[in-house]
Amino acid sequence: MSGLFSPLDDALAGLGELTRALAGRERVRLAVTGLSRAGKTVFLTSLVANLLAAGRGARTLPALEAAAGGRLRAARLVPAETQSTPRFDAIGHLQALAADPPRWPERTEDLATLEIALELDPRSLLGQARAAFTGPRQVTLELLDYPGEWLLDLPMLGQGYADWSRETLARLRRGRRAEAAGAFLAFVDALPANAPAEESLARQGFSLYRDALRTCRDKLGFRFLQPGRALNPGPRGEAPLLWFFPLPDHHAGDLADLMARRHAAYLADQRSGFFDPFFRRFHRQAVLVDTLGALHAGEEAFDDTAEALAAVAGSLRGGLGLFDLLTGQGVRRVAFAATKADHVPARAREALIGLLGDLVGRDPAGPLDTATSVHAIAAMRCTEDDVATLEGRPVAAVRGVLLEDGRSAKVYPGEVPLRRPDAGFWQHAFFEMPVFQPPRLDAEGRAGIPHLNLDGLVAALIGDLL
Ligand SMILES: Nc1nc2c(ncn2[C@@H]2O[C@H](COP(=O)(O)OP(=O)(O)OP(=O)(O)O)[C@@H](O)[C@H]2O)c(=O)[nH]1
Ligand SMILES: [Mg+2]
Repeated sequence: MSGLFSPLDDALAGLGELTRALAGRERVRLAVTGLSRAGKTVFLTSLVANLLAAGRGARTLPALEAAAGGRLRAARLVPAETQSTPRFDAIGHLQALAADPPRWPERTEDLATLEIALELDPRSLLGQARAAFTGPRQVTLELLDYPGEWLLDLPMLGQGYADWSRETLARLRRGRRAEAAGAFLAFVDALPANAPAEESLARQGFSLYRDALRTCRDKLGFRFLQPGRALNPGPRGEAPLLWFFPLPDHHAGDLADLMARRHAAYLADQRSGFFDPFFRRFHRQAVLVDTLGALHAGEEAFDDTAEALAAVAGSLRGGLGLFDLLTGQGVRRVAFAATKADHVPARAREALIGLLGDLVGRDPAGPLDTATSVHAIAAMRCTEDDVATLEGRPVAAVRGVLLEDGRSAKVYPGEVPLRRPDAGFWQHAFFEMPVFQPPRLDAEGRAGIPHLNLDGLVAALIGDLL
């Protein structure tokens, strides 16, 4: 990924940050990273609702308030001014969650940004003196929401068409994917190596490839699926640069040339429209992982999630300028979080932290100055802990209202392994993961959103800046 961003741009952006820091007006880019359905939109909605409520004096995020030493005075959404990027509609999402019946957010189909300004009492005597001139210290959090599928385009940026094709086809020929991709694989295997660049051929191949990706995502729970816009085209809809698919190595005709050109054009487009402006630099990063969902989806899907995570993490390294270090924001922190932890009772949440730590620990490289922490969270707590009976014995369970029929149910989810499960686990494993209904909320969000350890995660990420 080095060379993706120009050093001059970095320096200019950094200079702006330094000036703002001296004036007590810091900006912090908090990247919320996660594969599709990881829980990004719910996380951002809950974070905003709980910060706004905390700014009004509600005790919604105690660990963050403790980290801020009680200095948080107010929180407000920064008005959108004239920017052309869509605004993240936190209030709209909150109202949908608070509706009767409550509604979870739809799949995110475009990127959206949001800024929330936190007003704080000064930390030091110098800060107090400065506050007399410039007003209270203000830390602005910049947040971004986007379709999770697009994240897998990031590792594609460092690859040419031939390498991408080889890896993608090898993956598609493995295990349950091979079934899902049967029609597509039969199509490419029957193509002559010098196939002509006919649009009908390109469209047919793309459409079969996309069907395979959809089945892998929706029926099998896989995540390592590329390119992202084949699954989630975004507001610009389908464009010809999307109509490419992987071809075997020995292909050398006009169709292969066309595929390679479209692959390059697609990546240039994603880079200029998404990665450059929005993934440029971040100071703090939350990586959300639906670890329980991956367990529920079974062995192959679980390994696939782990591979996808490793590929994304590998691409995200680097990218801070000197000025970030001068302003103190360069102390990068990464917090990994297993989401939807309200699906399991307390003790299993501890195991979940171990499991996620083991998953991400498999990628030992990373910048030396990165402080890394691992958490289990529920951005929106939908259950209470309870006790169920299994074969005559009491077992820890959770109770919540099921989304499908509005019934209150006690669920014994199954055991969460402490580590990446071995073959034996999958033979006996069952892991229940029903969709729960969000708890009743007031639409004004005065009391925030009930959560599990959202405050611990946010304190670990930005507590030092407050
Ligand atoms: N019980 C529970 N369910 C959650 C929680 N967070 C997310 N979910 C569930 O997970 C689903 C996906 O969450 P989203 O926040 O929409 O996921 P996303 O990462 O934005 O997904 P994309 O927009 O597709 O990339 C929700 O519809 C809920 O069913 C949580 O804290 N608790
Ligand atoms: Mg979303």
